[in-house]
Amino acid sequence: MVPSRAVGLAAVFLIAFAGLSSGGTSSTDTSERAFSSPRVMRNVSREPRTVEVSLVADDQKLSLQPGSTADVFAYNGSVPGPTLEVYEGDRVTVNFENRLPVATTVHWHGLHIPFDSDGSPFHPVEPGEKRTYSFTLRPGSAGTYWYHPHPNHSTGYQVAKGLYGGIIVRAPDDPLTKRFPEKLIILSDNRFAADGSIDLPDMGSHKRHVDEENGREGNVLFVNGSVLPTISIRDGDVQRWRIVNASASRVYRLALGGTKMVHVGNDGGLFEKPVEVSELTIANGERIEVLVRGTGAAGARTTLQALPYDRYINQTRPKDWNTSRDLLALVTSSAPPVKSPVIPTRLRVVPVIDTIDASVRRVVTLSQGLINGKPMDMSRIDFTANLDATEIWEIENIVGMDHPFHMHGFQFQVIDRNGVPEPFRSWKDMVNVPKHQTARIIVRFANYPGKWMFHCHILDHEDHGMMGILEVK
Ligand SMILES: [Cu+2]
Repeated sequence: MVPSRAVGLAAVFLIAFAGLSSGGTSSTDTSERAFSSPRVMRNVSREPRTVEVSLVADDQKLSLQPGSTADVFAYNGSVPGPTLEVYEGDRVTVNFENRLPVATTVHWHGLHIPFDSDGSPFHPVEPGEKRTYSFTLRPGSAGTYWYHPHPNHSTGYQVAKGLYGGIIVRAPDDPLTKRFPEKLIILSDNRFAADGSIDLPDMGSHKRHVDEENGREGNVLFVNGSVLPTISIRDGDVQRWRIVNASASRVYRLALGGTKMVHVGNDGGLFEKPVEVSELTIANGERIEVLVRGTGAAGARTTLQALPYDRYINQTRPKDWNTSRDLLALVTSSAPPVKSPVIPTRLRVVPVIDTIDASVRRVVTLSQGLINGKPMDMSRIDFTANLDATEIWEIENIVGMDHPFHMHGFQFQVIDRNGVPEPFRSWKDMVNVPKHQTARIIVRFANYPGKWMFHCHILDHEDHGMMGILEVK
């Protein structure tokens, strides 16, 4: 993450949103496509605090990009899949059916839930089979998450084919609800052949080798499945954007035309206090929440861009890596201005995991394709931890490209990155470890025994064994 500069809220108001109409305009102007959110999964339960939904993975022909159709995999017929929206305390049942020609799973990325509902490679769902995922969202778990397949060795393929969707867990006492209209923004990328099909190069080809080394990237960037959609905002209004990076390997260094944003949350939900930022880096698998204010006359336009970010190893760095890419346009509507809502100075309490409680320290060494020198083996337990133990993991990246590290089942806190203490506390299930750097995290293995994966979230790396197994018992 790019270090953020914390400032007082007064300064946020003076500085943060001053320039949407002046500094942040973009010359990019393609045919206007209105932003739309993915559908929400329909709750068929009539019981209070209970959510029951159905989710079907199927192969379909869909138009992912204008002018062509492709053979895709889709959840409930759409890419991205429908959003699971729930509240803390809800008991959730997902009735999943696999109508794909291949085995799959549904992994609820970031959720602190029982092992047998984690959707890891331990619980494949074969073609034609059904599986019920059941879990209860614990208090304090409100945040933005996502779901995707996690079958052994073919997660990258299935996500590239279209399987990913968002999850929003809400808190009944969320300090931002109602006054700050929300947008769920799922970022993804894909690559297409000349005939419009999804470009998945053959095994053994040079292109495939580059994908396996770099992590497959696409040249078409999507926001909720659309290319460069437009979000409309009233002058003065402040929107809450929940941003998910569902790309297989692309890291987005986000900037809003030079305009400040207010960073309010990470993977596992809100911070204690808002933080003003001018840019934010979101690695694949990560989520962020930001507040964005509309200012300026009707039609004032700014662009959310992905600025260049060099996560690559020299040999396979793409030629165009140093180019900024437009993601979405924010346009001031012609509706009358509104009085801006006050951003709370306190968002919630994020409990401290104290380092003096740590009973075990481990080193996790990331090299190209390996963790601690080994490829993953489903029959090997790499680490065994006691239920309820607090542990510090030092994750060191000894090679010349970034590896975003993900731990299943448990939210952790970052202690420091390359020796620099994390400026504020947040819940995370991902930490990007840049080339030749080290991050330390602290985690408590509470509530759920089981065999939990930890891995690089570059899906090609994960599929080729850059994964380990932690048994909590
Ligand atoms: Cu990696």
